[in-house]
Amino acid sequence: MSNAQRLTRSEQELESSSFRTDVLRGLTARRKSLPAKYFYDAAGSRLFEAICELPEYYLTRVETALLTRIVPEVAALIPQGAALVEFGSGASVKTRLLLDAAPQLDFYVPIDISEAALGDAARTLNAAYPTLTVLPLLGDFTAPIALPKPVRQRPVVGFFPGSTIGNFAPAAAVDLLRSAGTLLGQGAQFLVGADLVKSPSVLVPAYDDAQGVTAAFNKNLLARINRELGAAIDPDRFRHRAVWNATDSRIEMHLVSLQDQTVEIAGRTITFAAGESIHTENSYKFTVAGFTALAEQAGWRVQASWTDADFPFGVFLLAA
Ligand code: AVJ
Repeated sequence: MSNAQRLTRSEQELESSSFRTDVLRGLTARRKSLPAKYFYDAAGSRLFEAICELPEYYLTRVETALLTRIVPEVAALIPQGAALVEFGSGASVKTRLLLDAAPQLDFYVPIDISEAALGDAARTLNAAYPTLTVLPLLGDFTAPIALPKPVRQRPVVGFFPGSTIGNFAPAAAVDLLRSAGTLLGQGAQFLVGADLVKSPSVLVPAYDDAQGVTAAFNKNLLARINRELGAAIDPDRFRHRAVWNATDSRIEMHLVSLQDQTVEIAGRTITFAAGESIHTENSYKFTVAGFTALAEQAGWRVQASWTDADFPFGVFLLAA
């Protein structure tokens, strides 16, 4: 990734030490949990791309179909010479729908924590869109970051697809939408995809697929702890669990210990009782009214919104 903004050495050290700190904090709490953002190392980002192809994981297909239908309308609302800034860009697949429909975009700033995913995407897009300037930003979009200089004078459109906003509890989602507004700047627009509430008979299999790809994605967190913190956790001693929590309107993913066991992580001994779980992810599901209220609490107004009727999913164009 030659032209990407890189983390400095000390930022990298800070990042790996915060992984250790977050893992130890999460696993020594009374109710064990791990932050979902740590799913996305190189292996996890690849597993997530495989999840997007699963028959049960409707989100990617439905949002892609919806975006395909609406991009002409969205493009008509994007000013000349604008910069597109994507939060958690991954392989930048949906981005291409926007780039194709809105050739008036001069800049694309993908933000992602996976260096491999970001580098691949930047190379692919540079080759496919010769007049577009791609300025990748390696980092955590939940941490304070700044836009690259060349785009600061441009009209800015944020792009946050995939219902990644659903990984944040309501108060954190409001904080994130507000800090995204600060990053994007005065007069920005923000295109956000949010998965909507639907039957648990559709939701649960989407997070617990027959082929076990989501289970592998979840267990990769344990493998990552082994790789990066020199631990020796046996992922086979845990099982993947996905459950619909109707009270909080969210899918939860857990790793459930199959037996009493102890593991050593970074010099600490962590004990698990049989049946005890590590809560690894929340995926909130919204209503149009609920998402609108979150956006408004964060200082945005809904300029336009579109939904898919069969597998309810919403795309919201927010304006400052
Ligand atoms: C990328 C956060 C939107 O919550 O649906 C997929 C991640 N987790 N399968 C989601 C995920 C399990 C995904 N997001």
